[in-house]
Amino acid sequence: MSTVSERLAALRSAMRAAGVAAYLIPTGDPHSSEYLPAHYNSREYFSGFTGENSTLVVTLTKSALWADGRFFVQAEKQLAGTEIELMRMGEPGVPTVEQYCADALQEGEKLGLCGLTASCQLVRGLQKVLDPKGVTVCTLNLEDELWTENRPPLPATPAWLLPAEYAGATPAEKLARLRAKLAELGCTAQMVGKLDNLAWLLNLRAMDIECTPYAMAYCFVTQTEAVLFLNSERLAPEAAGELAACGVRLAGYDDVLSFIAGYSEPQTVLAEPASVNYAVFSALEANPALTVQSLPDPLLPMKGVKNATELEHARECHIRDAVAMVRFQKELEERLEAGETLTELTVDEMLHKYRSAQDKFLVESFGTIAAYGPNAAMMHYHATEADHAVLERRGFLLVDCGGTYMDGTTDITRTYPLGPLTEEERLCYTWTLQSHIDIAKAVWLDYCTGQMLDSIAREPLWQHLINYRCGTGHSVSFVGNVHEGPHSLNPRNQVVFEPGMVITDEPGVYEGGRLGIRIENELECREKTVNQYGRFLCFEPLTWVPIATSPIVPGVLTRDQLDWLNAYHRRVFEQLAPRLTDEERDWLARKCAAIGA
Ligand SMILES: [Mn+2]
Repeated sequence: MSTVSERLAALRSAMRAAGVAAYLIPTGDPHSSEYLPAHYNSREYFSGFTGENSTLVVTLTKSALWADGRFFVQAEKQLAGTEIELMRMGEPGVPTVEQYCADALQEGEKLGLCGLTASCQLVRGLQKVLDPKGVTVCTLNLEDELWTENRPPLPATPAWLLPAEYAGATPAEKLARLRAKLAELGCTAQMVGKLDNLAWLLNLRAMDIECTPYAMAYCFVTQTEAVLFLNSERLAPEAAGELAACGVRLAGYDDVLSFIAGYSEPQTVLAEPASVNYAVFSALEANPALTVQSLPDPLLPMKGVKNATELEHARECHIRDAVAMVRFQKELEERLEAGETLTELTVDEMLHKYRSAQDKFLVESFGTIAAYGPNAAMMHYHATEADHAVLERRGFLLVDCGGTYMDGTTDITRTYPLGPLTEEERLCYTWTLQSHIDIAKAVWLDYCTGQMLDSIAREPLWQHLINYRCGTGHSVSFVGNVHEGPHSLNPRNQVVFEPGMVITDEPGVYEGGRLGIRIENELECREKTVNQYGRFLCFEPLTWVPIATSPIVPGVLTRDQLDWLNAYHRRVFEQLAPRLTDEERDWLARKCAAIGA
């Protein structure tokens, strides 16, 4: 196995040979996926950083990696001992990727990148800063040239269609909705770049990305047909037949660029620069028959509001997932009580045992985060064989996990007390719970955006001059990726909340080297009432799993917060009890016991 410094040295000699002074490696596949097929983890290969949402820039003399707030601690650890400078995104004085490239490059020099794994938006952002300096962006593919050692192959898992009884609509119905929307937007066609949007449109599923049930594919939709670029041997004949009946024609995945180049019918094509890769976007623009409209993908908001069938399935799916969570917690407590040595890795094994035993289970919805003590300060920590903690009978264990089933996708975090807690742990837990409850019980008029609602969640922590460097919550796909848009709870989101949207509620406290606390439920947005003041909306939990009450500091929760918590636990018990054994039910009753002030 080569080292990071050997890989960077090889990259620099290839850069010299290609005549580029800098090379940029985004976290990217050809579809702007958040989690990548392992084949595309080239940023990880060249940097050693295994986190998400990051960019590596290598010049002939230096290199830098941008990490977001969730990954500062992890990136510090993983970059230690390499030449790569850590850029903490969003911190004062830290340059953006664009600024850094502009500063590092001189007039007449070139920046190289791969046109398939960079989105059009990323390249445009670079060009905006580099063009005035006389620096050009050129497409190369040094990743493919240099990363041959132990590289995972291109994914090609079996592709299948999610039945309409789960999805709530057929591909034909969804195509009709999309075509009507395109007409409204003045377009006659769309190039669909993102896998989750495409999966929703055609009910297409596969397992090309770990924990993400999608197929690597593009789709070109016109008013009369849809061309699905997917290696067709992956698709079962019945699924191919069903798609053909919906007017979907198959073409090879690798034929997308030649198809665009040879297309002769005039079309006004919607393409989203953020999710269509630079190579495909440039091919669309280069074809004189096509007029490209850079617009947000209309599929995202359609997919973000769940239909009644999806919601009904999601509610049931969350109850089965909760049964698995309860069985896990009971076993965890019993084994610790018996004096067994358990590690963060045992937690993952136990969860998998109980989740995979549930009806309709497909796969974990992401790699389980089981983080003991200070490890939990790293928001997306993953224990490994080489590096993990043994659970002690004190402090907190944070567990963030979820499953994808035929009838839904779940995402839940609980912070379990394993024994005596410090005063700081108890207070931070209590304030986090207040934040969690305040957003869960919020009631608002239907003009509120994700940004406005986000402040409601942060207020209890802000009171103590504490904040979390991430959003409060994200949307979750139906039988799909665990993080989706367009709405989210964060300080920037401008999407207005509406009934049918699903969102996570996951505030937390993260103190580097000391502790990490997070409490997460999924919520669905519902209409509460319409009266003379307008339409009021609220949330209703989808997740029904007990929240530990023993760490709560007395006298801190308000009456409303206590009422919410006690009512939540009553509902948890009512819904789970019929699915549990007598012994499990007694255990759950203790966990769901009402607490006083
Ligand atoms: Mn989450």
